[in-house]
Amino acid sequence: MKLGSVELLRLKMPLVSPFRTSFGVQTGRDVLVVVAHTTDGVTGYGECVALADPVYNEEYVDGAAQVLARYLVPAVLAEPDLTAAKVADLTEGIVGHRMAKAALELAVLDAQLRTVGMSLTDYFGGVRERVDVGVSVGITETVEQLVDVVGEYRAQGYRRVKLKIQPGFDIAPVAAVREAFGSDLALQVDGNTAYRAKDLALLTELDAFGLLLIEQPFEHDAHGLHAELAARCITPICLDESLTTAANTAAAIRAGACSIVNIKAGRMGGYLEARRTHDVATALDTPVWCGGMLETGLGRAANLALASLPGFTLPGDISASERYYAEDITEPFLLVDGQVAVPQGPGLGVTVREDVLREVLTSRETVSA
Ligand code: OSB
Ligand code: MG
Repeated sequence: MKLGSVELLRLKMPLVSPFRTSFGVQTGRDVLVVVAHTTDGVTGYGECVALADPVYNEEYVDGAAQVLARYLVPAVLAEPDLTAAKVADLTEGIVGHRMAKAALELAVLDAQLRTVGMSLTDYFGGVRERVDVGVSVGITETVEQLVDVVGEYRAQGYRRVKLKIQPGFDIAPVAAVREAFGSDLALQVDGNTAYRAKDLALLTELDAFGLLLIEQPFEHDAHGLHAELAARCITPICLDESLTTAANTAAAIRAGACSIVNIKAGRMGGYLEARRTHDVATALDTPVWCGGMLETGLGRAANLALASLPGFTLPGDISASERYYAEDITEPFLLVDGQVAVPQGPGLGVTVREDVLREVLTSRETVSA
């Protein structure tokens, strides 16, 4: 396979409701989509999950677009016998920029699989046609509002709820949600690196609420602190921001810094590294689940394929399309009985709705060989 050109699209996608985390509030996404055109006329899509600003990790969408146009896309355009498995090697000389690399690798993989008529789930070795999903609930103005929002999602059938927490919005909201919905509700929390060493004792108070896990309370390189909290808590510690490769995931597990792994392909430089991360975590008897970055239907389709692998034993942040967008750029994903179906068609298995795309498109840049 050879690419003739790659387009970089930018889309303005308003969220149905603002999403507040410890690092800020998102009211919409500035989405970068990589479109790979093969010389045989096949098209592949890859969504970049970088946020508008470098507040979740060091990447941001303008930077991702620039590194793609200037370095990453030219490196793969030059390859006469391109496969997705070669993208990491071809772009190895560029340090970091994992979300940008992941988007390019996914576009190449989609084109490769559409060429041979294979689905992403079959390529990965997926074992389920539907996956259990949860919902990530942002920080609200009041605890009453939070209980209302959780109640709505629960009524829709989500199999677990993740609450975003930050210092000053943690014990009381978790207690209120547990009180309102009882011990049946599968509940977990995500601190997005907002806590510091002085908060260790406070975080151990979360043990009172029977949570599935505590996600990334401390900074990304704070393995020692995560290990200390893990030793002092019954609740499992899960890492997100810290884990950027299969190798550092294995090291974090061995160091006792986490006993559950959040896998996000963007954060790990691509779906192939994400798959390897699943494999090493599973070999270390560590459950994994699929995180989310408020993806459109393109990234959501890929996440569902990934989550069809056997080690994904906890519900993912792969909610129905309507939880994020009034109109998605692909056919919408629906919540049925707390699950979402894994696409079975070639590649990502979804179709871009050109009419919706036209409405949200803000710019288009073409990089040619
Ligand atoms: O920490 O998991 C996170 C969204 C943006 C950045 C970081 C995170 C999130 C989410 C969203 O929690 C989950 C979803 O896509 O539903
Ligand atoms: Mg997280």
